[in-house]
Amino acid sequence: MLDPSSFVNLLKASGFSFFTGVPDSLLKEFCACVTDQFPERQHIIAANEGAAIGLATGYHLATGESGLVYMQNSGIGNAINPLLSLADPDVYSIPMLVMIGWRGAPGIKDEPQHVKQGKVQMDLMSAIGYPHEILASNTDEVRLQIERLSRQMKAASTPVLLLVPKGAFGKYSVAGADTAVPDVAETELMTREQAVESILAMVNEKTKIVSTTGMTSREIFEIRERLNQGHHRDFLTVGSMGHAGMIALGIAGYQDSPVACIDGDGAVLMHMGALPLIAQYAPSSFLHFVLNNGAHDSVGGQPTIGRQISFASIASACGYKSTVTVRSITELHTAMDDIRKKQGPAFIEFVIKKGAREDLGRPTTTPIDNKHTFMDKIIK
Ligand SMILES: Cc1ncc(C[n+]2csc(CCOP(=O)(O)OP(=O)(O)O)c2C)c(N)n1
Repeated sequence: MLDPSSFVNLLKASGFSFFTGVPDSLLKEFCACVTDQFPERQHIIAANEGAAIGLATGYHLATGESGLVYMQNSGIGNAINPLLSLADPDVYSIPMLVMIGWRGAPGIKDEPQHVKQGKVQMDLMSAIGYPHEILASNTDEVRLQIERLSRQMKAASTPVLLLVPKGAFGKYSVAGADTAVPDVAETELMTREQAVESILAMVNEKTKIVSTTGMTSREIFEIRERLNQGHHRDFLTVGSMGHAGMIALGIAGYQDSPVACIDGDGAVLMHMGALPLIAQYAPSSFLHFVLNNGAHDSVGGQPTIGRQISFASIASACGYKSTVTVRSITELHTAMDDIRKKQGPAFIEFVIKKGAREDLGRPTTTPIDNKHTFMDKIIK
């Protein structure tokens, strides 16, 4: 296992001092190290992976230096357009090092949403044609890899790719992190699981639920199991971060039950263009909940800018007929009573705290089972 600090030192030695990307659980320790060792202006957590390629491009245009972009391989889809139509040597030829967490690597058990992406990862990189390497496991080899990739990156003024296998990095401990006293107002907030359970209990029981990727969907699955409620109302979006709102809108337009989307702040930020479309096209019964913990909690808790902005105000400006921010179950009750009397679509920002149960499981059924169970109740 590589020590994250030694790895970051090797990057520094090759001249990398600007970092941007979207967090991934495989890169958690690397991200913690970069956050700890660089000031904010040198490390920007981007809304999506394509945006990170854009930022690294701007950084190069302003400084002549090369940035480092990190992402989970799920994010390749978001990045591929600006890679091929902006940074590519056939277009503006922008040098950058792109570090990719390799979920779903062949031979390593992973969740269904990662299997296909993991399997085609090497072929994709070969098809793109940029120099690429799989991160080695010892520091001396890694030093040579970074030097080699940097040389190729500079010589051809091209993006280069570094694929990071699972378990590549050892733990990074931020000094003083364990002794930090949490903010009292923060500790009083609900957990995501409590918020989700109260939402499920409060919406009309015919409501179809579309939930976002990560722990939200895992928690919904476990709540339904525990309460013996079946899974026929829930579409648990296991991958496709940021698209739950559009899936929910598609469902809402073509069947009669009310629809609620349970989203995350990171996911909404990733594809915020969904908001005006939902506001414009969703039926009045549509409910859009955003669980705002100010973090990418499902992949290690790295911050989003969710707590520095007002999602409810943005939703209101996008045209949702009714918008509200709540911080407790009592406020949620009052808001839901109010929403029932008003025109929708409605947008409910639920400010919650970070964290999940240690023993949180994963759906025991497959995505295909989930799809059939969900559709069977709609299409007779
Ligand atoms: C395109 C893409 N990029 C990155 C990821 C990795 N990922 C999975 S869940 C998640 C965090 C989601 O954050 P948020 O929506 O705020 O929900 P939370 O985990 O905080 O409940 C990330 C970055 C992904 N699945 N897909």
